[in-house]
Amino acid sequence: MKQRPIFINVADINECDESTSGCEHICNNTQGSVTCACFSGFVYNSTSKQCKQGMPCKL
Ligand SMILES: [Ca+2]
Repeated sequence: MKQRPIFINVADINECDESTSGCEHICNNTQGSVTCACFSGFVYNSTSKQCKQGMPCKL
């Protein structure tokens, strides 16, 4: 196992480092989980975990 800096006492997997987050743009590691975000102008789809450009309800 590779070593990584420990910032917190409770073990947490940094999904961002492990590339298991599925985030397309921005990955935010959280305690016990991970959240995704998208760059400005993109809309995040929590189902597909992908970022789409433009408005969410564009037809
Ligand atoms: Ca985590």
